[in-house]
Amino acid sequence: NAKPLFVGNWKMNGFRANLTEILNVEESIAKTPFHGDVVICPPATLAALAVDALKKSVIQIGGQDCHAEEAGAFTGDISAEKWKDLGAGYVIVGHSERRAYYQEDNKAVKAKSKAVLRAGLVPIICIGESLEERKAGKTLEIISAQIDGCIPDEAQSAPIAVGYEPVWAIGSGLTPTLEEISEAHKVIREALHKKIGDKADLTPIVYGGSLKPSNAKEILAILGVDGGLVGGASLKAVDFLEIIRACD
Ligand code: G2H
Repeated sequence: NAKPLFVGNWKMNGFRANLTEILNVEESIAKTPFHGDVVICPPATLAALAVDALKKSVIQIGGQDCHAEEAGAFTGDISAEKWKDLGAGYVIVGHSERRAYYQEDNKAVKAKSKAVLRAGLVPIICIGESLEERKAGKTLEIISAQIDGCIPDEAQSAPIAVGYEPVWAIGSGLTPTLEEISEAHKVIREALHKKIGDKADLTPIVYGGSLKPSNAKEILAILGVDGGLVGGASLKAVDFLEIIRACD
C-alpha cells in the first residue's frame, strides 16, 4: 500500500509571521505516531525561510507550481531545479487554480511533471472534474483522461503522487459523497495502473477539496484514499494537525 501523504497548500496566503504555524505543526508531529510524509507548500517568498526553519524536522517543503524549462528568460517563473536547489522535496503541478487562471491543460501539466522528475523531486499531480462535468455524468471519463494525459513515462521509474480534487469542492465547503470519492480513487488507481503498472499501488492518491477536521476522519477512512491535499485548513496548525491525526 501507498505511504500516507499530507500536503498543506497555503496558496497565496501567509506572511513571515505565519511561519510559526509551521513550527507549531512540526513540534506536534514529532510527538505523533504518524508514519507518513508531511509537506507544506508555502508561497515562494516564504519557502527558503521555511526550509531553514524545518531543517531538522520531518516536515518537507514543496513548491506550488514550476516552469517546465530548467532555466532561461521566464520572468516570474521558478523551475523544478530551483525548488530542488532550495531543498524542497515536492512540487504541486496542475492544481485546478493553475488550470483555470493560467490555462494549463493536461499537456502542460505533463511537461511540468516531467520537469519535477527531471529535477529528482516528487510531483504531486492534481486532477479533478468541474461541476459541469460531474453534472453531465462525465467524472470518471474525465479523470481517467487526465491521468492518461498528465502522467509522463518517467513516472514508471520514479515516485509521484496524485491529488484528486473535484474543482467544485475546492474552497467551497462542499465535498463529494464518500461513495463518489471512493469511486473516483478506484478509477484513478486503475488508470494509473495502465500508465505505470504495479507501481500504482505504491503511489499515494490523496483527496483535496474542503478537507477539514470535521470531515477528515470519514474521508481518510475510505479505501484508496492515501492522505490529503489541504488548502484553507492547512493555514491553521491545529486544524492541519487534526486532519493528519485523523489518518490511522
Ligand atoms: C484544494 C485544496 C488544497 P481547500 O485546492 O489544494 O484547497 O482545502 O481550501 O479546498
